[in-house]
Amino acid sequence: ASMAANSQRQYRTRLPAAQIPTGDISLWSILKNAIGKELSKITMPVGFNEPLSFLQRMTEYMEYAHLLRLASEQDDPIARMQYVAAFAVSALGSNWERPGKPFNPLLGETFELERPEFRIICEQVSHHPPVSAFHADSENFVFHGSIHPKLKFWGKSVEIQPKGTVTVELPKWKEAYTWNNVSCCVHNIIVGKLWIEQYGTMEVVNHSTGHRAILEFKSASWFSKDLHRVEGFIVDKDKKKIKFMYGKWTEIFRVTDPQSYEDYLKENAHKFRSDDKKSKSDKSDNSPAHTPRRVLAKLNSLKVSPFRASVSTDTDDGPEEPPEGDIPASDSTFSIDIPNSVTLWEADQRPENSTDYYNFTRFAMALNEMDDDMRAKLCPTDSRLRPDIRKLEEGDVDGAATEKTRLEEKQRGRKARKDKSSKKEEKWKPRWFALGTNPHTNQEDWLYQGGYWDRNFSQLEDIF
Ligand code: CLR
Repeated sequence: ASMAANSQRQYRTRLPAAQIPTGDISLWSILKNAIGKELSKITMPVGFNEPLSFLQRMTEYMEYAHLLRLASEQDDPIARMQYVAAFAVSALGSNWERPGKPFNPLLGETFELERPEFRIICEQVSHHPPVSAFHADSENFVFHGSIHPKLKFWGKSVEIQPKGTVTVELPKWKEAYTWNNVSCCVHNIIVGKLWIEQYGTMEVVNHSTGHRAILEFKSASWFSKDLHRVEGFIVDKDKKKIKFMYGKWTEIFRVTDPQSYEDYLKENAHKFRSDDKKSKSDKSDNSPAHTPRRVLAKLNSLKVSPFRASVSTDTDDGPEEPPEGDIPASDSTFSIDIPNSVTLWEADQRPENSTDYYNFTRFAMALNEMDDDMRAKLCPTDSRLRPDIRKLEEGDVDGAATEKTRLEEKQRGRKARKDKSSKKEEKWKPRWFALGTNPHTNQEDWLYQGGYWDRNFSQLEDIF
């Protein structure tokens, strides 16, 4: 019944108050004291925050959940992979122009969201290091995982490596897909306009058939037409290329066959030659299909058994800084239209006035929305009940700062009491998740223990 009600609902498309500019406090004056710290140990003036908890921000993964339903509706495993890969890319779309820092979740904080296509429950399962776990389900799929964002400072930028694997299960096909997150980089933390880049190789693995989608998120430092560019192949268990996928994580994701891609490259060879001149790091790459080198390397390093969990082959060079420190301009038409392509995903247009509201997407605008019906049934640890976030969204920056300090002190008090207590049963443990082994990757993972949607919320701690 609640699902039907949901589908007719209109959600808000703006926040109660516009964002208040941070004035001239420099981000660097705060971050220089944060070098080497965990994300959860960094407290910034609320002005640098966006009025969402990291649990809510993580839920933005679900914005295009219909792609997982579409995946489950396909009879062909390659078509299913296309949609799962499109979902993995779409999940990053909302990070475009969003350099605001979400609030650190309190230990035991939860966030739930019910929408026609899915429902999700998130919990902050560890504070130091910060780990957030989530579990989403629907008739067609299960999607779960945990994220531990690790920070690295690289002079003018901060790199965030979201450690952790995510898993999609399609029960109808008895299939599980897993992938890793790519890195995210916030540029210009000392001077200039902040901007966000995502780069690295994402490998989506179908553990039942051995199909993989190996996608390269390119760094803008290669050359500016690569800004936001994502491309790669779906390969089968014998590494045969079956599909070419490409687009921009900010806008669009498409698929075509490898032959159309090769033909396109041949016909446009003149374009690539002139671009190669401009490129500093890709000069020698006129390999047959202009395949990104890191994708080629990945293909070559693939073990024959496709069933093993992927091991990260990260080199630790840090992000390459684009030449002028400015946001590189993007050539938005560059090879976005390869013949015989099908569009799998297009980003929803941001609502009008989004720039006044932390550049939120339509989906993000509604995450902290709470009406009376909801208030009545909500779990007492839900992010929507955090007074500091609520105050910031109402434009009360000072009130938000006061509340944030109060909540953090309350949390420290709770922790001190627990640490003193010798009784085992008084030690804190997550309510909805437990540490276990992900059966598909054999790696440690936080697994949902069930029960949240029964809405028995007795015996929860008062964390706000
Ligand atoms: C990116 C997509 C990943 C999950 C993920 C983890 C950490 C998030 C990151 C995403 C987006 C950027 C992020 C980051 C934590 C802090 C950072 C929200 C969603 C913001 C921009 C704040 C940076 C503040 C520094 C300058 C200290 O799959």
